[in-house]
Amino acid sequence: MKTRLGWPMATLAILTFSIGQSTATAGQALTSTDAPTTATPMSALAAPPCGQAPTSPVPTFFTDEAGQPPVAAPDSTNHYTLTAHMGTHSFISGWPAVPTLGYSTANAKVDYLGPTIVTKKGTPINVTIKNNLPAAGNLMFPFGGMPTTNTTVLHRHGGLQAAKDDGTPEQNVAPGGSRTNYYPNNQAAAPLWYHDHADAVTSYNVYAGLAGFMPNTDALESLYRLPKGDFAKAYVLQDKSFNADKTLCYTRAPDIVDLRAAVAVV
Ligand SMILES: [Cu+2]
Repeated sequence: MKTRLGWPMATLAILTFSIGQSTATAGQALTSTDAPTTATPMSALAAPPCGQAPTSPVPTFFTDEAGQPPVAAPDSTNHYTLTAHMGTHSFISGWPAVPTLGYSTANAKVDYLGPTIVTKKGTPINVTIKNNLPAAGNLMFPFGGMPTTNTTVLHRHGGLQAAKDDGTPEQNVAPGGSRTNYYPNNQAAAPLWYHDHADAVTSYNVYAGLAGFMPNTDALESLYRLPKGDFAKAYVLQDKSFNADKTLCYTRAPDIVDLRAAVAVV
């Protein structure tokens, strides 16, 4: 990825490192020694273009029950299609539905994030990523300076898969195109997830919603008496900033972690 480590913001570390950093793993907290010596001091940056705390509207927390993504159905035996597309989503009751990105499957249209694909050790699957984003050259969001290639890449995070199926940043799928990844699922149970990984645009594609769960199960998992059924939930935590009209704001600054957001969203 072209983004790099940059700012000691422990509260954002889980999210920002989950989105394509190669030198840190998800959940690690940054320390001041992680900041590159060439980073632009925060005080020297131009004023944020939109929505950054404290200017972002903040919702009343704990208003809505946290939702659950639907479980994806295969469109044929051991084959799923994830279609990436623009959609609209209201982040809290009373706020308008605003433009977002989502993945849909044969059984579920999802305008923000994506359906959960449950896999099983020893049962390989194929997942086709289909790009239904707007044609290249069309700006999806008014985020300053963003490329308008509108490409997408499907990457399974934490999965053991061949390089050609991994969803590396150069395995771009252009609007109107598709690509199929093979996942052997020859690994232990793990809470894997998938997300966009397109070169130069991963950060805001994921920010706008291109992420979902792909947990792998195995025969041993049930022996651990872990919560199941209604007691096993999938929660996505993302940080967001909003413009006054409640549309998503994405603050991008060179040489530091792309995002400094104001609101934690479940
Ligand atoms: Cu990842």
